[in-house]
This record gives sequence, structure tokens and C-alpha cells, in this order.
Amino acid sequence: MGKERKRVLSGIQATGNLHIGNYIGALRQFIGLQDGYDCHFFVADLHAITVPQDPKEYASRIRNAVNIHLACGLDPDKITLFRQSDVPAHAELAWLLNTIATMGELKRMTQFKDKAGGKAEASLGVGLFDYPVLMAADILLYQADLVPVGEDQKQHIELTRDLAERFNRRFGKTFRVPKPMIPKLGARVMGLDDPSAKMSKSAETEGSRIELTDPEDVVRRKVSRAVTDSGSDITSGKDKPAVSNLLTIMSTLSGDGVPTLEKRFSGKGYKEFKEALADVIVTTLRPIQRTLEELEGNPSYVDEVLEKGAAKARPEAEKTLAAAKSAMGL
Ligand code: AQP
Repeated sequence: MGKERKRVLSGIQATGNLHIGNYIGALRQFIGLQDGYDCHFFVADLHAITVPQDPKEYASRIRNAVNIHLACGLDPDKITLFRQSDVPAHAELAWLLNTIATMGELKRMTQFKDKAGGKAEASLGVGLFDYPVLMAADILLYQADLVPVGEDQKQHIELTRDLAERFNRRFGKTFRVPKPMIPKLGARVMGLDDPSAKMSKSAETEGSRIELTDPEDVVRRKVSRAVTDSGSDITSGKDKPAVSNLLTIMSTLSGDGVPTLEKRFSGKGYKEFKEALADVIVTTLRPIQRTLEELEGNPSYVDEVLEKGAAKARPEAEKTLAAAKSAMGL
């Protein structure tokens, strides 16, 4: 009998076009895990409506996020890939967990503070505030051992662990307490226009991110306009946040270590470095974009993948939900 594989779970929001930060911090990790772990990945369409979405475009955004997962190399025969809203247990467990989460702990979430963007608290959506509890429900429903995410999600995983432990203490052991899985390099890819801000789908300036669907000329233009630091050395370090970020992107995508790249570009100018970086990004994106085009031409295949994924995820989620309700006396 083989050893039972550990359960991995992660989701990506359908908030906009996925970018190389999402790829380096999350999707690339997912691909490396699909052979050795029991992987569940989902498109977090219930999370994405915590910020306004145009209903006319939303279905195609969700579909695009699913297609990107597949185009990046996730194999639906090896993993369970589904849409969050296809499994109603996510919202129901979130409600149960809401009854043990506190306002104080949710108010401490830095992502909430960032997304609130200084707006008056009274005008902020309850969904945005409650986002981490829904995320806890996503993870705990599937009794996940490991959650591969970028650095920005670490605090939410810590909250998930707290809620699981609190629930287990109060109502009896129901949930496995998960651990985050954060890559050593590339866990926080920064904006190309501002190395102090995380590369993000919802940042207003498109030049801040490279989207996975960006055509070659757009990639080259964005890279050529990426900000650099004072001085001309292509080296990584605290005093060189912009060049460090570019080196991280190049290193994670090319597989060459940062010291190797520093050596290669020693004495060379930013122009040459940026051209080489653009080449690496274009080479990474080309096969993804080719597969994406094929998937767009074959919607019934993607429908089938999603139906199969939901059919697998639903009973697993319902089992945990039933245990949680029973533990609470419901
Ligand atoms: N800049 C980043 N560097 C490394 N990893 C990142 N991730 C996001 N941005 C970076 C990781 O990608 C996964 C999916 O993220 P998400 O869609 O759940 O939402 P997010 O973390 O809020 O990502 P974005 O791109 O900033 O989206 P918006 O603008 O919609 O909020 C997660 O594992 C995340 O850590």
C-alpha cells in the first residue's frame, strides 16, 4: 500500500487578467505539485465579487481564469479543478466560521486595509471584510494539509489555522490545521512601475504588471519601461529594490540563480538586461498563450473539466460541512 498523498488546496480570484506575479507566486508552484500531491485548485469567483464586477463580462472572466490554469500546464486528470460557486458548501461553512471569527482579527488583515484604500469604513462592503473567513472555509472544507500561495496570503492562512484550532477546541476535532507553502523566491513579485507595491491584477496602471495574455510587443514595451534603481549595476540587494525584482522574475522563469544572472550581466547596461528579461518572459508565455487559444476554441472540453471537478469536490466538501454542523449541534 502506498503512502497517502498530502492534500494541497489553493484558489485564484477571477478579478482580472492573471499576471506573472500570480504565475510565479502560485500557478508555477501548482504545476510542480500536481504529480506528488492530491491537488485541489479552484477559481475563486465568490471571492472576486467582493469588489465590483461587471455581470456582462464576469462569466467570461471566470472562464478565462479556468483556461489559464489549464494553459499553464495543470492536468485535469491529475488534479481536481473547479469553480468555487459550483460548490455551495463554501458559503455555508463560511457562515458557520463567521460565528467564531472576531471583528478584531479581521480588522488586522493587511489585505483588507490595502483594498479599503483609505475609504471610510462605513462605505466598505461586508464581503470584502469577511473575505478571509470565506478563504478559511475554502481550505478547511477539503481538509487541506498545505496551501501554496504567495507571501500576501500568509496572514490569511494564519487566520485559517486560528479558526480551525478554535473550532476544534470548542466543538471537537473537525478540521485539519493547514500549513502555508510559500516559494523561497518570487513569493512577492513587485510592480514594474513601483517596486514598493505588489504586482496586482487590480492595480490601475497596466504597466505595473505583465499579464499572461500580453502579446510579445506589449511585454517588450512594459519591460523596457520598468523602473530601475540609481547606479547602473545589475545586482540584487535591499538598496536595489527595482533591479532585485527584475532579477527575481528572470531567475524564477529561467531557472538560473540570481548570482549566475548577476555574473552574466556584470558590466552590462540596463538595455541589454531588459532585452534578455523580455526574451525569457516571452519564451515562458508563448506556449501558455498557444494552449489558451486552443482552449478558447474548445469550450465544451472546459465545460467537461469543470463538471468533473465540481462532481468530485462537492461530496468531499459536503462531508466536512456535515461534520461541522453536527459538531455544532445543527
Ligand atoms: N505579486 C505577486 N507575487 C507573488 N504571488 C502573488 N500572488 C498574487 N500577487 C502576487 C499570488 O497569486 C495567487 C492568487 O491571488 P488572488 O487572485 O487570490 O488574489 P491576490 O493575492 O489579491 O492577487 P492579485 O493579483 O493582487 O489580485 P487582486 O488585485 O485581484 O487582489 C495567490 O496565491 C497570491 O498569493
